[in-house]
Amino acid sequence: MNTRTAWITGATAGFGAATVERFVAGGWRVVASGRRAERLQALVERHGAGRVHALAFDIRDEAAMQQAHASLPPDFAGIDLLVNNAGLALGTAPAQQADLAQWKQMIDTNVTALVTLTRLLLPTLIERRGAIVNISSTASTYPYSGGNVYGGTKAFVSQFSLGLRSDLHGTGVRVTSVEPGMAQTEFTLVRTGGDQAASDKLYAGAHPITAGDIAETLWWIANLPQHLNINRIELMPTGQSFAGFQVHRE
Ligand code: NDP
Ligand code: 8X3
Repeated sequence: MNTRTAWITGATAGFGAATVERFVAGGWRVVASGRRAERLQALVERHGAGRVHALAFDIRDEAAMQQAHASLPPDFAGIDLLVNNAGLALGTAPAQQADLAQWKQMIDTNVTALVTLTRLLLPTLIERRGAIVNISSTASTYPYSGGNVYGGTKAFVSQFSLGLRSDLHGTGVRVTSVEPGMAQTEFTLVRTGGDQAASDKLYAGAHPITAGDIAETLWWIANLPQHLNINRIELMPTGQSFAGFQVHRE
């Protein structure tokens, strides 16, 4: 059997870490990237260097990305699946009070780095009739106060995914936008600058999506027959739904 290879970004926590486990358990090789080298090293030690290859770099650093890509050993260089998962939200302040540096970090990570890595891997993915799964969010469709630039970056991810589908027409490369709602990971810890109590409070009693739920969804998408493409998929916890428009009255 031909062992397939996935490059999973943001593999040090949350969705990415769970997805590494799922794909390794399913017999794939995994290129795992993220900034926290010690967490990546732990993956290699747990699964073996023949199964997981760690690439520790900041995804916003294009030169580091190119170097990491060029350093892939032959067994890991043929990428069949790119999971563009690395990303973050920073802050919940309304736009008029937001920190511009946080906005730029979200755009650099969620948008610029994602398109840069995609562009780098497209020749290989086309050659191998591979697949791209981009992690977007319900925030791409449903705005909420304080979601401003984060929602904007995810709207980009969803639309870019559809655009890729169009451009890759006839190549056999599949593209999916995965759009989860509230999920319990390190996401809120990061968003709040390390406020564990705020993170715990958000998820308490809500039965949020788990990282394992998303890993299982990605596994399903990646292992569908080659003729079938999931364009976009939106998931929410059963306990999360929609609220109405807000009205300001004088
Ligand atoms: P986590 O914070 O648990 O994981 C985020 C991952 O992204 C980490 O592995 C982190 O690695 C990586 N990352 C962030 N910035 C960089 C960077 N500059 N360079 C390299 N890697 C980076 O959050 P989630 O697992 O929840 O988030 C994964 C994706 O899912 C994100 O795109 C997020 O927007 C999206 N999402 C999350 C939802 C949620 O409610 N949790 C819902 C919908 C979408 P490291 O810090 O080691 O670099
Ligand atoms: C994460 C979901 O609702 O916090 O993308 O924006 S939300």
